[in-house]
Amino acid sequence: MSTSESHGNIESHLHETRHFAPPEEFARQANIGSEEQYQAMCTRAAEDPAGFWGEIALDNLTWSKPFDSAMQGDMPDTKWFVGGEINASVQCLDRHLTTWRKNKAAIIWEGEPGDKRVLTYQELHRQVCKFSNVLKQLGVGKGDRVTLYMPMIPELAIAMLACARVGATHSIIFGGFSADAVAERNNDAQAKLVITADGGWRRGSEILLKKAVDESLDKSPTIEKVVVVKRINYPHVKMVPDRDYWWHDLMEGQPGEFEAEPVDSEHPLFILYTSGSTGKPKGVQHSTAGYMLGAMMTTKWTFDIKEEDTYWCTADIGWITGHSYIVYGPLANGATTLMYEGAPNWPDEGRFWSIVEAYKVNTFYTAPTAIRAFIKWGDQWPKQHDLSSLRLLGTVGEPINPQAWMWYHEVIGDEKCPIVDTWWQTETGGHMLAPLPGIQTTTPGSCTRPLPGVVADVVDEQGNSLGPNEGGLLVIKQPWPHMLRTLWNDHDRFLDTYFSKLPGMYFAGDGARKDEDGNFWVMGRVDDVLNVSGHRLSTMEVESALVSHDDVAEAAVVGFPHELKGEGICCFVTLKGDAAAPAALEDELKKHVRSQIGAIATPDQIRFTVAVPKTRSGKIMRRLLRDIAAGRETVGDTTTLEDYSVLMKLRGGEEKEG
Ligand code: 6R9
Repeated sequence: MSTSESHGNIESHLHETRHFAPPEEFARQANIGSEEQYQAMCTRAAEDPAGFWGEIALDNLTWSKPFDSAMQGDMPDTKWFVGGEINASVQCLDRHLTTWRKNKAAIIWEGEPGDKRVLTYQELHRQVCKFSNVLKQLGVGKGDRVTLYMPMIPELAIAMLACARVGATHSIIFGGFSADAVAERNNDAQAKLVITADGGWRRGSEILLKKAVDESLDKSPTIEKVVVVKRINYPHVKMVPDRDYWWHDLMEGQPGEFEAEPVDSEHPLFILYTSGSTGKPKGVQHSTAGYMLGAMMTTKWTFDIKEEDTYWCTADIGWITGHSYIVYGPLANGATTLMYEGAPNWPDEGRFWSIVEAYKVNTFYTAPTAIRAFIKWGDQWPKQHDLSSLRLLGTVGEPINPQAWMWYHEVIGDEKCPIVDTWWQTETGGHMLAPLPGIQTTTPGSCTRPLPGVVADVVDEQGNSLGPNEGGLLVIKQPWPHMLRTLWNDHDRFLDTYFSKLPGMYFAGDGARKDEDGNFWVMGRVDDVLNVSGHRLSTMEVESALVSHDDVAEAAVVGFPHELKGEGICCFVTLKGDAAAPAALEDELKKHVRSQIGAIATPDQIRFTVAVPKTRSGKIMRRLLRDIAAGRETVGDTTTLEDYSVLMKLRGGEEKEG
């Protein structure tokens, strides 16, 4: 994030007026059921954060040793639940075993080829204990780091919880990353062990993970051993004696009990690398107690989680969303979490909906990028399935265009499911701004209000609060238990990235505005803001205007150098279906944006494309499009790009990946 540029106020021109109150039936049964209760929680948290969170921590976490003080120190170096000892795997497993949940499904898993597994809490506990014994045998314990580079299979969750159980810190690397990315993260974390698989399935092809690990090991001097899960029966796995071990061999005969190692509240549960636009990836470090509390409470509040729910978050566990909302949050609540290995369009574009129907999924949590893909693929896919089990829908990852929100509401939610648009980050550990689905009237495109205990605001460059509908910088003004503690081995970068711009506040890097009702509208990364003739416009608003046109599936908007305006507006547009763009559409879209937002936002260029470049977690990479729009060479890191061929197609030529 560049701190040198000026990020003045951002203008907002797009106003959404559709409102949706929670259905009465939903409101009646909600975990947080009244506005008064929400207000009381917010007031208490603002006046006495230590008291507010301390009570919740005593009520909801199982402590090996109770903490002496709930909170110590101010932002940025706040410590939570000081003196306490706890183990994250106990929160997710052991404490459910003494209740009727012992034989409840903890994880319902489906592989891409259609294989299925259900792990009850008892069975998951047994597997985690067995693997904890394996870790101990391999010499891994408190103070060690372990790299997990695995497909979306139950062994990934087992490995995470076993690391937590023995007190080791896990660092999960998304299975789509290259050998070099693995080596870079191994080295930064000084990891000792890698857990991987022979491979995983993606759209019917095999992704060879162990092969990539082998390549990474030449450059990863700290790695001593590798554990390999057999997932795809790949016949040519190279196993190096005394270094590489099969998971199933190691697990054989291990005892199904392992006494969890209590760790200090602030002990690093995990590191998760997140890439900035420049420089090496940042190792976001999360604590044990504070993180677990955040993951647990936000799951309870935002997803209104219930015992009998089948809850499905479609993210990959390699991202923070999977950490908090496939594994730690749902399991800490004793919920049933569904885990799916593969792609949404394999063997066909109805795969997700057939899973919803088969398992009677109640809560479904996905990303705007996926929703835009569903729209592009057509309503016929969801319409072929019975989706009536759904009671709540969620979205995360990017601002959601109101058009996509409405489609989600109508076609997937049958107009009866509240939608929770959850704004948060790898760094925040859990949801920060999100509707409480039982009380909050929602508006398409707004992530509504701060959750209890979150003090958020929109401020100008000097840190002054802005008035209604004035766009500015999104900040958090009070520490929260699940915030990142540091960047691994780089506390200076931590201070510089999040706390130097506005002293005493956490700067998220996003632009936002608050409307007259106090609802937040996230306008995208401040680094992406357009500056047209001195007007600072949000990319999200221009994109939403484009997407509101019937023919448009997705749009990515960037600025490019313009002699008169400073910056011109260049729009990359993909259309619904496969038809080529009619000649008149370019002009029509320009007029459409003009009528939706105003003359200032009239696009200078519309470029039709088959796809826009995205990160592997589905976020549009406007940085690369800026280079293309300006006719520049691509500079900076492209290793997080999901599909490199998209960039090549946009450029109309060859380019070396890297
Ligand atoms: C959880 C996750 C964080 C960035 C964040 C923002 C964008 C996420 C959003 C959203 C608008 C939402 N973002 N959720 N923007 N509305 N509901 O995505 O973490 O990968 O670290 O990304 O994603 O720009 O700053 P992470």
